[in-house]
Amino acid sequence: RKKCTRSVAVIGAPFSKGQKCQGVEHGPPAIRNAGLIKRLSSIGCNVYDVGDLHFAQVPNDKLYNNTVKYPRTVGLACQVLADEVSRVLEAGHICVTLGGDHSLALGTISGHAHHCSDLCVIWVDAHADINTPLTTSSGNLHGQPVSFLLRELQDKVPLIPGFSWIKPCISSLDIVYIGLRDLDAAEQFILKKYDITYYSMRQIDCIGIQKVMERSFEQLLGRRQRPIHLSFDIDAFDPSLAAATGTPVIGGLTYREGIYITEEIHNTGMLSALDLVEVNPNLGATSYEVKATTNLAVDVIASSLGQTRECTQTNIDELPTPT
Ligand code: 5AB
Ligand code: MN
Ligand code: MN
Ligand code: MN
Repeated sequence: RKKCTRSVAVIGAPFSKGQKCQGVEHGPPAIRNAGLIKRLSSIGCNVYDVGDLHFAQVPNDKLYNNTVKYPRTVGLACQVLADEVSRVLEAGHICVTLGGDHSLALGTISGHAHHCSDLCVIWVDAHADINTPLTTSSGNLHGQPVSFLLRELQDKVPLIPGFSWIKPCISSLDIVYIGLRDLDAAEQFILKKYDITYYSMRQIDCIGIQKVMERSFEQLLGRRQRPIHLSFDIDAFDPSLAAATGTPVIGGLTYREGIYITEEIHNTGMLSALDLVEVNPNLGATSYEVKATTNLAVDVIASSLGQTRECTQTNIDELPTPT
């Protein structure tokens, strides 16, 4: 088994105000209870468990523009998370953040960019999460984080309360999406207008996941090696594999496609930070479904950090010799 050569910090981010389903704040303990820390140790990672952050709810957090929900609470939580992410990266760890809903990627990517401005992003999701506060129809901030991060989009993004600390830190060529299959009209318009690369499920069907990864790395790493931020929404997987999530969409990644993505990212040697988000243990129909979803989350994280499908035990150097 390939060893995880660097130390890994794990941050629990039990945050749920970026969407409306109760329970996504229980993601971190559910993923821990599925054996994450032990698994990472068993593949040779040095694990530094930061524990769960505490997020305050800002009182009187009124809707922005009659639509956007909990802007101050989300903004503050992401600011706290950003500080923690840059702190552990500064200390030399790879940073794993357990969500929580996907609005927290605003915090993790901002914190990552604070530590190294040269990062690129691989966003694995059924959704593009690139609505602006003016295009969102749900008002949920977990459907909007990328809009605040993209430099080219800023003349379309209003300043909303709680977000003044955020600096857009990536350009449209610095991000690729994988697994998309449920875009809002405005999101599709943005992806096309700003020339953002996305490999939808249809594209994966056409060219296969191997070519998708090859082309992604050619775009992101072809000219120079740079740190990768992997933002992995568990709803990228087919709901038959990941039922315990708030916004499931039929027709998603197979287990093998999802794990191939993370294995290839590990093989670049450039993974610097990873978010595993949108696991909601309150939402599976049965405890079996919840267990399947949390086990899948552990596999995604472990294979991003060096777990392989070839051999699940620690390497040996010698065969026993008969005497
Ligand atoms: B997730 C939707 N586009 O804006 C919106 O799960 C869904 O983090 C967003 O990818 C899904 O509310 C957010 C309809
Ligand atoms: Mn998402
Ligand atoms: Mn999603
Ligand atoms: Mn979701």
